[in-house]
Amino acid sequence: MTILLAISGWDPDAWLMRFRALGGGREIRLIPDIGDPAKIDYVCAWKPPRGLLAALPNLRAIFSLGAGVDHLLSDPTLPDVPIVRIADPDLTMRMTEYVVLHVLLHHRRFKLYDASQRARRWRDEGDPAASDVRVGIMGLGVLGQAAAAALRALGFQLAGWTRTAKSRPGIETFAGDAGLKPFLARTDILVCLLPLTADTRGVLNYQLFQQLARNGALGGPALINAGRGDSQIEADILRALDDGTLTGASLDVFQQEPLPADSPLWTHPKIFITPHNAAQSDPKALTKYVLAQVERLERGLALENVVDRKRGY
Ligand code: NDP
Ligand code: OXD
Repeated sequence: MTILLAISGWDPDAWLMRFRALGGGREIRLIPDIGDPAKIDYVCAWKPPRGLLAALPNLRAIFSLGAGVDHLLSDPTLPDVPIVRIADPDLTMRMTEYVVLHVLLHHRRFKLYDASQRARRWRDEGDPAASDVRVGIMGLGVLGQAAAAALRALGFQLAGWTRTAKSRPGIETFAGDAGLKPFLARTDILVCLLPLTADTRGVLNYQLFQQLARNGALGGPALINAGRGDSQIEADILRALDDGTLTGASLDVFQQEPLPADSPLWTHPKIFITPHNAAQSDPKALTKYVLAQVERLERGLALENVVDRKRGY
C-alpha cells in the first residue's frame, strides 16, 4: 500500500518523518516525487496541486490534513473517492484555546488596557461579568461545540447558529436563514467557526454586522473569525470598525493568505491578527488519526468523519 503526501503551504518534512515512522510498512511518498501514479492508494493532503489527484487511477481515499476541506472541494477535477477530514482532540483543543483567549481579550477590553499601559495610565474600564456577555458561535460542529462548552464553564451566555436545527444543553440554538436575525440580535461577541461553502462565502459582511446586539454590556459587538477568510468581506470589517458598528475583531483567516504586507488590517488598532494558526494541524498528534482511518478502510470498516460533498463540509 502506498500513501502520497500532497502538502503545500506547510512544511511537509515533519509529516513525512511521522508517516514514515508510524506507517507500518506502507510506502510513503511526498510530492513532487510521485513515482508510478498507479501505485498510489491514498493521498493525505493540504492544498494539493490542482489536477494532481485526478491523475491517480487507483486512488481509494483522500485524507484532508485539516478539518476544513474547501482546499480539496475547490478542485473541479477531484476524483469521486471518500474524503475524510480531521476531527481530533488535539486540533479541537487548540481551537478551544484560541476562541477562549480571543473572547476574553474582547470581554476584558485588552486593547484598551494595552493602550493604557503604553501611556502609563492607571484606568479601570469597569469590565462586565461574563454572565452579562452573550457569545454567539456560527457553526456548532466539532470545533464550535467544544469552544461553547469551555466558554459556558467561564459563565458566558452561549448561542449557536447552524444549518440544520440542533438542540444542545446550555446553548440557545438557531438555524438557517430564519434563525440568523434573532441569533445576531442577541450576540455581543460573534465567533465564526463555519466551513467555507457556497452558502457561507461572504457571510461576514457589513449588513450582518449591523444586525448584532447594540445594547450589550461591552458597548458594542466584536467579531472573531477562525473559520475561513473567504467567509469575510475585509473592507466591510474595516468600515464597521471605523464607524463603531464593531468595537473590535480577531482574525485568524483572510481572503488572501499570507495576508499581504500592505493590508490595512495589519495596523488597525482594533484588530488582533494571527497567521491562520488558531488550530494548527500537528503531525505529531494527527498522523496517528489518519493512519487509524487507513487501517479501518483496509479492515473493511466504515471510515469516520467522511465529508458530504453535496453539503460541502
Ligand atoms: P463541522 O463540520 O464539525 O461543523 C460545521 C458547522 O458549521 C456545523 O454546525 C454546520 O451546521 C455549520 N454550518 C455549515 N454550513 C452552514 C450554513 N450555511 N449555515 C449555518 N451553519 C452552517 O466542522 P468543524 O467544527 O470541525 O470545523 C469548522 C471549520 O473551522 C472548518 O471547516 C475550517 O474551515 C475551520 N478551521 C479553521 C482552523 C484554523 O486554524 N483557523 C482550524 C480548523 C478548522 P450543521 O450542524 O447543521 O451541519
Ligand atoms: C483546518 C485549518 O481546516 O487548519 O484544519 O484551517
